[in-house]
Amino acid sequence: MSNLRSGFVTLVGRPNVGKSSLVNGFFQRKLLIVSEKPQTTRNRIRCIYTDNDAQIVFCDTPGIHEPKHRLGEVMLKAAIQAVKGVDLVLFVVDAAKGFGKPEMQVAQILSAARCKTFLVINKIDLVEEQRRRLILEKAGKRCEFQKAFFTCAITGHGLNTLLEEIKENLPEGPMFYPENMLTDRALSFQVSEIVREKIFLLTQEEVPHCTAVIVDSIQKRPNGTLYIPATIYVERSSQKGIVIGKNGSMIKQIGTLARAEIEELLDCKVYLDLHVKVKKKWREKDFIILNEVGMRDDLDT
Ligand SMILES: Nc1nc2c(ncn2[C@@H]2O[C@H](COP(=O)(O)OP(=O)(O)OP(=O)(O)O)[C@@H](O)[C@H]2O)c(=O)[nH]1
Ligand SMILES: [Mg+2]
Repeated sequence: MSNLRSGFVTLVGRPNVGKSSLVNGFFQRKLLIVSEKPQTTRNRIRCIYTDNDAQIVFCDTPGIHEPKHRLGEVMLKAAIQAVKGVDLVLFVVDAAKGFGKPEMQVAQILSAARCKTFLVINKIDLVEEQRRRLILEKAGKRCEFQKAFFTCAITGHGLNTLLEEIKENLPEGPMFYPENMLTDRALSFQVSEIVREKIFLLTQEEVPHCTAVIVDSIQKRPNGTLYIPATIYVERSSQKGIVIGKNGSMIKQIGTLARAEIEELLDCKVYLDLHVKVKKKWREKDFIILNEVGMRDDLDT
């Protein structure tokens, strides 16, 4: 135990490159929500990986993008904050998209924060070997990194090697969290994320991005089941119509998919009571943003 290694490792990159998928891959289980649509992650979320020789506190972040509203600004700020003072940054690049303008923006942020960086070229299953090498070459000219890795978060290819290298680059030190703790976020937040993921999966265009989910409470019933009322906020009444669907078909589908996953997470029968409310321009309003992204503390710093 004396030479346990421990430290903080932040994942950054443009939206949709597979940051959250990589964290899930390291844990070989789903801790973070993932979707094929960009800007899925809205928070800085810590996931704590503990084994016999190390404790790695992975910090997932929202994809770096040009903010178009207050929520976007808060997301960008969360990502920038999350690279400060950490032991290592994983700069994740999508092999299919390559090293473009958004990566230059990330590189600038990392250079300003003087981060020790590993370049992670993910989604290598989507491209030929030659393209991977070209991305690496281009990245090498445009930013500084200690090492580069090729990964596929879906199959787990390259993740063990990366995990071992991360450990070797962490200082010796104590555990920061209890060894059985997996995330620093409250259960109510995890539940709201699962609901949000189903909305990302089932709705299109601007609807998922205009949606926030707040779990109002988690109540234990006398029969041992859990009653979880939650509110889905949208920005317009037309979006409310879409989220509810014809004769309530959409909200039912969201609820069914979310409930199955929440029951697995909580290992308990759950009654998920979803309501949809319109809150005009909530993405400009701090109250909902702060509740939804659960980062009041971050904003104060
Ligand atoms: N083919 C392939 N798809 C991947 C890989 N890694 C992730 N994906 C897919 O890419 C999409 C985005 O993955 P996420 O993990 O949500 O990406 P992210 O970087 O966290 O995105 P934001 O939270 O929006 O910043 C999902 O559809 C994933 O299934 C990979 O290695 N190969
Ligand atoms: Mg994500």
